Amino acid sequence: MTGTGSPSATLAPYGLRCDHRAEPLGLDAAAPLLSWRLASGRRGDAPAAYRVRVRVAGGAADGTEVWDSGQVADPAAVGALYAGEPLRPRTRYRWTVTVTAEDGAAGEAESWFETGMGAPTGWTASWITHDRTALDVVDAPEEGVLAIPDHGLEPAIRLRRAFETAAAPVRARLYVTAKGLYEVRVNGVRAGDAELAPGWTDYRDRIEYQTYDVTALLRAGGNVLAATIADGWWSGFTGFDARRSGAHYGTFPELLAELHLTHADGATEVIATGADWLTARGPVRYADLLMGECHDLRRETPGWDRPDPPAATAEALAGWLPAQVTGDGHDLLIASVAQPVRAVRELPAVSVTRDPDGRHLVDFGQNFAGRVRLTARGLARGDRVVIRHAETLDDDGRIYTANLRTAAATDVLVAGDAAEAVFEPGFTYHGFRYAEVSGLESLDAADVTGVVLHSDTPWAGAFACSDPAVERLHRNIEWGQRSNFVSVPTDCPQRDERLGWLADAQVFLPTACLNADVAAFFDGWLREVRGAQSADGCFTNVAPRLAGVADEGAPGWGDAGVLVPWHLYTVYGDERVLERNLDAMCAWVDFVHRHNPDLVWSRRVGPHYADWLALAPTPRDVVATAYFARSAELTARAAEVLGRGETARRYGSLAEHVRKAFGERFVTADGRVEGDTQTAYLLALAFDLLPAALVPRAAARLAELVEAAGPGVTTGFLGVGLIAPVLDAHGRADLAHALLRRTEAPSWLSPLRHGATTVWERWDGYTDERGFQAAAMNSFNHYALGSVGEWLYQGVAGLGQAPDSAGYRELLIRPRPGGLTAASASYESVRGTVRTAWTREDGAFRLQVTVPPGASATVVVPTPDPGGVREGGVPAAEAPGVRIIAAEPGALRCHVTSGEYRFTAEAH
Ligand code: RAM
Repeated sequence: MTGTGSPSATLAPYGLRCDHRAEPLGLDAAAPLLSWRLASGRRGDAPAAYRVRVRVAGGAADGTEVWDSGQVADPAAVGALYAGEPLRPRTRYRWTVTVTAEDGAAGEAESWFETGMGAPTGWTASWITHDRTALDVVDAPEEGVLAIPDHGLEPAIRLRRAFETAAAPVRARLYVTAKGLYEVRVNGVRAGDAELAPGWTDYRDRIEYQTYDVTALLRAGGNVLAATIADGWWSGFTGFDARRSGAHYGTFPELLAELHLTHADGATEVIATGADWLTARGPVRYADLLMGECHDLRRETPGWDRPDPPAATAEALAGWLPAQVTGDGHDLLIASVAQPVRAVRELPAVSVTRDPDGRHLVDFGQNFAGRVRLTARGLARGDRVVIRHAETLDDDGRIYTANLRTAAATDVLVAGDAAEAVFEPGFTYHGFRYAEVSGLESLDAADVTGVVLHSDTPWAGAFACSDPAVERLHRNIEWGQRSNFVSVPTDCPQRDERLGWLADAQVFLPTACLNADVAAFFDGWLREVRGAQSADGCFTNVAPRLAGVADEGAPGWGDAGVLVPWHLYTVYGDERVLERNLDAMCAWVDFVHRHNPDLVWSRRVGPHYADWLALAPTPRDVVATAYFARSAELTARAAEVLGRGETARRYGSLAEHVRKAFGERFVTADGRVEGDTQTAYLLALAFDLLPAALVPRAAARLAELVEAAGPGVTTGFLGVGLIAPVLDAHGRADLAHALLRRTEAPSWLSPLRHGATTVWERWDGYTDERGFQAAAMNSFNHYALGSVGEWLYQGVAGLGQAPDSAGYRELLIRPRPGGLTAASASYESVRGTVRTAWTREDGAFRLQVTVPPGASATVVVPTPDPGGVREGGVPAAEAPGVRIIAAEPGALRCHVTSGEYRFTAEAH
């Protein structure tokens, strides 16, 4: 990929994406979206037209053009849907985009994508596994091994296939997946860097495969393709009912892989999983996402994954069994659509101390999802090193694990003959800040590293401000996202739950989208949401769907199936997310409607979680009916975007009727909403459920309730993301700031007093008065309450999108300084970089704004003297690219084209 986001003399495309991923390898879409962002150093620079050309890269057809879009006059475009010759499987394509500015100057950038296996019929590999009945023959337990509590889990399986190839291939691609988790190695070197692959889907319906370029790992002569497979979500402990082994998906892991070699003369070879593979139980005695992982180095066979193993290993390999073929079905295989989970960064230990019992206590200084890599020294054969993980310490300074419930989150190393060993589990992850290490005489901080795992969604946002506590809150929100976007959006990373709860995801989505580019990530997850929908239209509470969790979607939970696609559309401007989801959205609204013909949603409410974990409960029917109206409304809008007028009218009119029913049933003539809670007003105002005349009264009552609470917040999950934006929208940004900066519980900042480095599940997860909340439900790493993050960007820093805009075409830059003296944000939008930065100093308010080419912005400069606002040193009215809209009380409102602007004004 060429190009950068830095300003250039002319319009420069950069950040090229194919279906929202940079240079994806193994893509199965027939018509992917080829998109780009724009940068320019010239104010007012705007694209007028683009041209996309796609050519085959490599192989006999190298250079053949398969698509030329021609010159397309579309100043709004940020991408083009591929519409050329049918894409061939396993083929790399190079593509260029040329963007021509209004003045004729053109900029060009290049990228590539590569297709995967294509139709399931292209596969020849069989699913294979280990013959479990052979345990006693090849795997007699060594003394002491079985004394390790294994939670009833079985060892991970190693699989191996040796093969010869006459010459080193010019191209080698590995297409691989597992029922369970896999790690594949080619001649002893790991293929790719995906963790916890193939990721979590409802394996009964879909199994994703990944593609790796392994060309550099193969050679002429003998080669070995080797893999380890473990239980993972497929057959391990998954969810919160402590069940495994067939309770959810399968009972034992299986592997499926094809290695495609292409030689210089064009000849191809395929090495596929089948009966000619050999298998054994390996040194990973068990590996489970919730329980942890145990490596017994006494069972290690060094070189098992290479063509030339040492004699002892060769002898052991001779006892391996032929793989058991379990089937050859390929129908469920699909290419993965999102960035994989990766080890994205490493955290050094901040300290290593001793707990009151003398165990080593490692503090990584940050709560996160991942695992420990540890160098153990001074080992004797059979020694055990045990690592336990916890988010926090108890009052005595020991790790606090009660809130993990049944998740053992314990990793074990059993020493072999070597006195020193590096231990890093590969098939588990934990949510933790602290690690307790026992079984080692000494432990240096340099010997332990925290390895951070999450879905590798490219980071897109940054926020800073003059209050370090608010900045820390922002970082905690980011860490909540990092810790919980692990293949699917989970509620928490530590206890026996880690489920794709729908409401958590929908309330946090606006914040998530500002922090990172989550387009591909949510595209994958929405497939699970749709897949879990019942035949009669009911969305679930969690996706992937999991037996044992109440299926029927609760209000605000099931509605995520509507709210998430809509929000993704507004952020990324990609209509396909609406196309893919519209039928499911309609079916959900129909489901609710069918069971509630009186338009008050009181029946078929699933487990009705209402405004979950609220301090002031909002009546259930109020919450439900508000969401019913919202889902009907957004379904109508989605249909309208797609040009489905009849559908838009139908759901638009339903929304209108539900709003009316809401008003009749729950709203008094003077604007009181039943329940009279913050969330009751937040839903009514945010979802536009009130007649215009009552809006100011409802907003005033909301403000009263906020003030009466401290000012403080009493909402649960469904109200929390709305409170700051709604107060702000109704002229009470001052109250939003008061909530934001409050430090006593309940508040966003109070956890900081207890050293929080992530957002907590509950407002009172730990308080001075009571200590820990009930251990049965007290996660310290839940992102839902972090939904205020959206307002940090949009309110505090003022970086936002205009209400009816999609894909950041029209921005709204409206900073709300409150009592702060500075704030800034940047965001890598689908159109290019958006930036705001303001300071208030010596009576002057200075605002810097960057608007990407192809976008324009309404800028609201807060000042008591709107007439005195200057831009670039001249009166704003005379500045190029600036058009004054209105001098408002306390602000100047103007419109700007793309480019960088520097406003100065008198400060409030
Ligand atoms: C909790 C989860 C999740 C929430 C549900 C209703 O157990 O942590 O956050 O959505 O319950």
